[in-house]
Amino acid sequence: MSSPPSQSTPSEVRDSFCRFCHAACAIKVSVEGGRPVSVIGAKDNPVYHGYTCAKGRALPDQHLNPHRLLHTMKRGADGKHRPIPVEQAMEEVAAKISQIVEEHGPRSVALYTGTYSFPYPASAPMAVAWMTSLGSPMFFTSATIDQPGKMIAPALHGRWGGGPYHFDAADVWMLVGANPTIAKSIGIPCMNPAKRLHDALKRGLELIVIDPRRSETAKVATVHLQPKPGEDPTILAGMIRVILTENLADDAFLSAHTRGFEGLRAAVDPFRLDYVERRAGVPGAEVERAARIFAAHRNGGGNVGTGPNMAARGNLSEYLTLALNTLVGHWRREGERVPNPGVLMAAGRAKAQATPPYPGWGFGESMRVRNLTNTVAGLPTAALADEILLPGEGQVKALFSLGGNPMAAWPDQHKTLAAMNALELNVSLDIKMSATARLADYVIAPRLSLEVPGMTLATESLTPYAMGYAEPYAQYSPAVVDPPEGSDVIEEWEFFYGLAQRMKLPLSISAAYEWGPDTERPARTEIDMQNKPSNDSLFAALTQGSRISLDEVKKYPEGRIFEDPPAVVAAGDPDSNARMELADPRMIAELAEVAAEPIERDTEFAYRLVSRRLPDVHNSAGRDLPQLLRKYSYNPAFMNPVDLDHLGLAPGDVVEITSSHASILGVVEAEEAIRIGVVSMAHAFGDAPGGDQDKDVYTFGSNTGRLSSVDRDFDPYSGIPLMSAIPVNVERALDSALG
Ligand SMILES: Nc1nc2c(c(=O)[nH]1)N[C@H]1C(S)=C(S)[C@@H](COP(=O)(O)OP(=O)(O)OC[C@H]3O[C@@H](n4cnc5c(=O)[nH]c(N)nc54)[C@H](O)[C@@H]3O)O[C@H]1N2
Ligand SMILES: Nc1nc2c(c(=O)[nH]1)N[C@H]1C(S)=C(S)[C@@H](COP(=O)(O)OP(=O)(O)OC[C@H]3O[C@@H](n4cnc5c(=O)[nH]c(N)nc54)[C@H](O)[C@@H]3O)O[C@H]1N2
Ligand code: SF4
Ligand SMILES: [Mo]
Repeated sequence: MSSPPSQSTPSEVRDSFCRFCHAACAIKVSVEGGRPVSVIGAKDNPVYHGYTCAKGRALPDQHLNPHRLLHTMKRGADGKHRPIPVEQAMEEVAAKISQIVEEHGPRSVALYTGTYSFPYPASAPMAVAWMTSLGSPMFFTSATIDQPGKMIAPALHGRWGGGPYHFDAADVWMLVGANPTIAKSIGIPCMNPAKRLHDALKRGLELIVIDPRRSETAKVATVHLQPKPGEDPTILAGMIRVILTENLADDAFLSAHTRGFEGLRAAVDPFRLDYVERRAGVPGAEVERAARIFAAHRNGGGNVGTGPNMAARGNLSEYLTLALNTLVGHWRREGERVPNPGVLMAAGRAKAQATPPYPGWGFGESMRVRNLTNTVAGLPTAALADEILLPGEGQVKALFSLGGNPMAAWPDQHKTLAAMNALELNVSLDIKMSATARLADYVIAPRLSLEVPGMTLATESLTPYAMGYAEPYAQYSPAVVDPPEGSDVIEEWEFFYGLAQRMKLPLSISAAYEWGPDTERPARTEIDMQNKPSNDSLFAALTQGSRISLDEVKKYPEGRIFEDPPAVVAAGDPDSNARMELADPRMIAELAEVAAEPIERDTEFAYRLVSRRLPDVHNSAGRDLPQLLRKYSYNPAFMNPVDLDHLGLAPGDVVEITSSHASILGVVEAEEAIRIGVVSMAHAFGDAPGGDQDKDVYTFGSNTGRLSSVDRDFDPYSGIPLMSAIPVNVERALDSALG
């Protein structure tokens, strides 16, 4: 265990970084009497320059929240949860798992890691090490219900060893269904992205945004295409067609490093501007303008966010965006600077050379439903509820949710509820009695971020996705406070270590992240199963082979840019004839299916419900902090005022939103920025079906995941179902529906 922080003097200020989201903002925490009392941004930090958002400033409230779990809870025969010592919980869970594995085999044990495994470097690696030692391959993450196309499309297209250009120096940028200004996620380095965007526009960046909502990011765009939801493949294919017919492609790059050009040209032929305009509902001339701007600068990039990944054909939207980048040569060339060669990760060896396509699925463990297999994005989480419900060899009987909330976040909430109720053992590691925790047999109460050491390795690992550090920056933070007095909390990794000790299972972990195709995998580290390791020794194992040693990073508790002799993209191997693929047959076939579809589909549904993020919450986290509920405690159903008028509704009215699968209640709110015919609503709100708070839409909101069906309109590889651009009808709710 880490050594506890020394007793603090009144109002001591300590350096740390926020872990409420993946942006890892550098903060100064004021500590009084051992308790965190306030958080401000670290003004002198060279990357964050003092930025924080309301969530970061609410960290003290989160730590001291009276609803925070300070003891492990066990559900009794009466269904009520009562505190038990965590050591006893580990004894009981270890014994129960041993029994389940004996009866049903190791595949009957599944692990799901969600959002809050990310901030704790050792938590997921230790949980996976335990699963591996147990012999279970059933390890799922939220990645396959997020942006699975982001991993699958590069497998079909291949990668460029020189890496993508960086936002901060780019001349053109495109964001397809991403809103980094609010989400601090895909598309712009997540350290104060609004300021980065402002600075970039000031120096002349041309920004293209494709979004059915004039989002905070779209508002400042050079071109904003505001289409019908779910029409991204059509628009992107239309843009490719413009680039090809106007000969705007980078021919030299294409002939040296790609194949499939003619196949792609034929496939996009049906996507003429007049067709794109009629189908996607955006002016053809604007699509043409966007394509010309995108092709006009070599130093640029395009990224896809959750919107298109959750609408139909997310892999295709990601693939066509990769193809667009490749066509116009948006890749770093030999001799160009690599702004971040890695700090806590191994030094990147960027090389001006293609990596050919590689298998994106069809390996590893197979699901027993829908012909799904393991993928480069991980096992299909949308199939996990079926794996729990479907009897037979391999049926999942025990589930561990690590920093995740299946009841709030998985698609098809009715099926998720049935699955939770079918489990023999349901264990949740959570800081509160979440919708999932309330159904769990054991809820393990963990330490919170300021009570544990941390390092920015995970944020650094996002660098290739245009959201990690644009500079070689890193920070290590010791624990800055002790857990509240009288609490019995442990770190998530200690729980899995404790199970392994009791079950006599050896554990080993390896450095957590790869940088590029050439990075060597460091050796695994065996964990001492007699003497519990320290966080620092685990962090050292996870950063083996890093460019800068963890010890060096620790010397600068306020965070630092670790400059390097300028790293540049090396020359490609002259013997290499590796090529990126512009015409993967599966993607070309999907594009042909798109072209063959009638323009008007699902005509019995008048609206399309799209996903979005709200500023003051992070998925289902933050909703229990009064400090963060400044505007809404629920998730409004935002609609264009024209639609509200048409339906005879006023802001605050309750509606019933019905998909082909289920219906939910929603409180409407007017937002002019939303395209007519679209309902924009955040996810992970609401209670479980039939839960105490299920009908209390004005306080808790409602769960949009309920509208999705995992066995209809799903991606054949990742299994992600329609979670955005969902056809729905909207009508005033009857009083009886409000319960
Ligand atoms: N319909 C629809 N569904 C979606 C999405 C959508 O846009 N629309 N988005 C999808 C996406 S992108 C994602 S990533 C998933 C998210 O899926 P999940 O990660 O499963 O969902 P979260 O709500 O983020 O769950 C986080 C849980 O961690 C708990 N927690 C908070 N802090 C800590 C901590 O410090 N330690 C521990 N152990 N637990 C903590 C919270 O209380 C919460 O219960 O949801 C997906 N589901
Ligand atoms: N404040 C806050 N920040 C968050 C989160 C949060 O809950 N709150 N969640 C975090 C998580 S888990 C993730 S994965 C990231 C996600 O980060 P982003 O992907 O940037 O997520 P959003 O902000 O929802 O932006 C998605 C945009 O897609 C648009 N959209 C919806 N459907 C379509 C479509 O069919 N086509 C197109 N072109 N656009 C569409 C929506 O209108 C929305 O503006 O954010 C992270 N950051
Ligand atoms: S942007 Fe993310 S990391 Fe930064 S203060 Fe807000 S929640 Fe914390
Ligand atoms: Mo996500």
